[in-house]
Amino acid sequence: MKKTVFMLGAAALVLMVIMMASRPKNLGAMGAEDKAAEVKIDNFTFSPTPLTVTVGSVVHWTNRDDIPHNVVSEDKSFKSKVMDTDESFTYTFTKPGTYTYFCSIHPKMTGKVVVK
Ligand SMILES: [Cu+2]
Repeated sequence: MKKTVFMLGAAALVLMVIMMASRPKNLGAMGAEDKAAEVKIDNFTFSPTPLTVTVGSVVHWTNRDDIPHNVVSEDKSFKSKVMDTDESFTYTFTKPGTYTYFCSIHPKMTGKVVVK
């Protein structure tokens, strides 16, 4: 009986330690989430476009189309490799401005990121 109570107490203590240890990590992840944005590529379209983000934001482009695409900025500040389905490209915007980009395989596909 005594042993069971001890085991329960130890388990509760372990749980508390795990919860306390994981809390700051979750907060950090939430903070990073504020500076991240997603552009989906589907049906020969970038969305959302224009995408407005703040300086320091990380933008992920993910190809949800069943056709390969890439992302090339008009001012050559970024260029992805050709992405197959479900592959993604990440770029961090460190300077304010308006960045237009396109898919060099299908140049009619264009998008815009506005960095403030
Ligand atoms: Cu394309």
